[in-house]
Amino acid sequence: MTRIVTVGAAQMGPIARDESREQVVERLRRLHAEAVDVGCDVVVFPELALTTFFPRWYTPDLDGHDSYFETSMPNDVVQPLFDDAARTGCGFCLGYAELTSDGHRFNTYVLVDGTGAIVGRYRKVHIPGHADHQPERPFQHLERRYFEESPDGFGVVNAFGGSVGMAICNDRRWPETYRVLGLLGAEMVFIGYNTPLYYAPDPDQNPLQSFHNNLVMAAGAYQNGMFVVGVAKGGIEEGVESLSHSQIIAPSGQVIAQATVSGDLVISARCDLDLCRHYTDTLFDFSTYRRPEVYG
Ligand code: CDT
Repeated sequence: MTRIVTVGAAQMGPIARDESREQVVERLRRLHAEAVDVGCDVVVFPELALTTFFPRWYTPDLDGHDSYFETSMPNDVVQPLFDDAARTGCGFCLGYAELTSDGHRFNTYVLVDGTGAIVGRYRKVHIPGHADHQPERPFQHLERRYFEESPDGFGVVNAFGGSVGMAICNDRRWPETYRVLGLLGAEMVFIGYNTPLYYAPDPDQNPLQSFHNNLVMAAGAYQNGMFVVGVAKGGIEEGVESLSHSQIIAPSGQVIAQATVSGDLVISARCDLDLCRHYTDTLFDFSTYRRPEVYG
């Protein structure tokens, strides 16, 4: 029996600061409907897909951006998207800012299956940027002010007929992300991102953003025998340009679908999850060839 999962990457263009949640959810619902039209079993939205990327602005008080956070999921505004999943059988992975009932702030992904039920939650492990105001920068990257590092780490869930892992943006640059998920048996990893093209600490990296994006996700896919779905919120948002170039990568490391323009659009691929075994049973048979005892 083959295990085909048709996965969509729902790339988004900018979300304006004054765009309401209702307006954004309408955009997400249109993208979800597009994914349903092309036969997707699941569609992946970007990191922080309900709001503008607010960590680019400093507020003197830590709670100054709390209006961008969700205190429950689903909530009344997002519920129609969950209803769409239940009605169509197409699940989704949604990134948002989470404020927990005991006051913790996380950069979070939820995985929703084709019945509209939340089957997985992931909180971002690697939090980039800075925690202090740095007015000399053209814009801030204050994720370390507004989000805590997840204490939970990575995990996989059985969904859509396979083993699915999640990671968020900066996580994709770290080999540990894929290796931990690979060791857990992930066959498909969903990764949303907001990646500004301008990197203040070392602008020499600016023209390499797209190259690095593909480099890390393709290497992670190949070295761990998994599909990787990388989904951007790109374009010029509130004056800051971010990378688009969403892509779906096979365990071979090959890009099998890629966005060629920025803005809201769905790319998709039929993924045969058994292809993972071609790699994890051969070159990357961890139990035979991996040497953790000599790695330190
Ligand atoms: N959202 C996110 O994690 N963005 C980071 C930007 C790093 S520069 C401070 C990324 O790795 O793409």
